[in-house]
Amino acid sequence: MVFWLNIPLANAFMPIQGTDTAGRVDGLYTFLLISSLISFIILIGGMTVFVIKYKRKTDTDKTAYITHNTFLEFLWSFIPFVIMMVIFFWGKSIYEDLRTMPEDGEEIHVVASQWAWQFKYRNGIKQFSKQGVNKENLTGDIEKQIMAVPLNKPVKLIITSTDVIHSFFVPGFRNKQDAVPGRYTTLWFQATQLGDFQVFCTEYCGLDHSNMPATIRVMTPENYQKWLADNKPSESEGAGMSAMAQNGMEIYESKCRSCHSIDGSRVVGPTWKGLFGNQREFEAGAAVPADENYIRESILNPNAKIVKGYPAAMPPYQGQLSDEEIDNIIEYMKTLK
Ligand code: HEC
Ligand SMILES: [Cu+2]
Repeated sequence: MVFWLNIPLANAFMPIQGTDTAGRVDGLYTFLLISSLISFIILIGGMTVFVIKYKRKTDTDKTAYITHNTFLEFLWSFIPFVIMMVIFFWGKSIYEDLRTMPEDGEEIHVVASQWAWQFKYRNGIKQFSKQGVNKENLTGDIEKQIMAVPLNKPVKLIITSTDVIHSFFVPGFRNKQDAVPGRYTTLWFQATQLGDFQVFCTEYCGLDHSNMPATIRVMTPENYQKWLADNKPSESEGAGMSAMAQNGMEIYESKCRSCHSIDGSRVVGPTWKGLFGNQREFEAGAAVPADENYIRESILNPNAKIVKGYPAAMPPYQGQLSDEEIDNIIEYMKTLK
């Protein structure tokens, strides 16, 4: 069910529409605005008319004694009910669109901290929106601060935080997601307009909260590929593997290899081949898909969920691996199809 309503009214109040989803959100807002306006006119207008028309004019003036009117009472319950249900299903359809992550999206890691955003690309590029931390940098090298994304391609952000809760908000995309320490959250968008889009932090995160903006720059896919190639750190050449995965592989070789294979064979623990995205079953019964949060938990607190058929033999790596190293291990696992 796709609702589409896009009248210029919303555009007068809303930021530029950088995605199709933004158009859908504005459509719903316009509907809310217009239906509220009509209700307001009927209610306040009707009240004003009655107050004037039935004002007591003499001391003996009496209005008729009306007990109820079943038909009217039904209508003023049923019509709002129908309007509310329209809003509910309309909102639900947009929400589902916002929360259904693309399968083949361009993935970018976003790390929030007090008070800046870091954008990490698979090929090793690290961008840092340091305006907030260091005000002199506002006019500094903007090229090192932007998040570059391709036009008309789904982009998936994997978001986390190193300290407190922040929130990644792109008004032009009508899209917002909390950045939570110790956990990964996701957000996606598909930009349909070239240009720069402002990012704000919308979760009060301390002194410089208002001063942690960032910029998303939408480029044509060709310019984006060129940007990726031009900004790639020179040391990040690997065997067809991204810089993040490359680093993940090094950690695997030194810390995890003794118990995990990457070729499907069983060692002490389960193989990492085909692990990412696969449904996992546990000794305790329940099952979850192996997503970023599950892998993270399995590394930091392996005994939280014991994989079915395996001993609880893995040591916890809490405090021994940095968030960045865990991100890299996950990127490496994603390559082990
Ligand atoms: C001493 C052996 C040992 C070492 C070293 C070890 N693991 Fe494990 N690991 C296990 C065992 C056994 C399991 C299965 C039981 C469980 O779920 O805890 C496991 C499970 C896992 C799982 C969940 C796998 C699944 O199939 O769902 C992940 C992810 C994982 N380990 C990651 C790592 C990482 C990353 C390292 C290196 C930093 C590492 N392990 C080092 C023994 C080990
Ligand atoms: Cu913040």
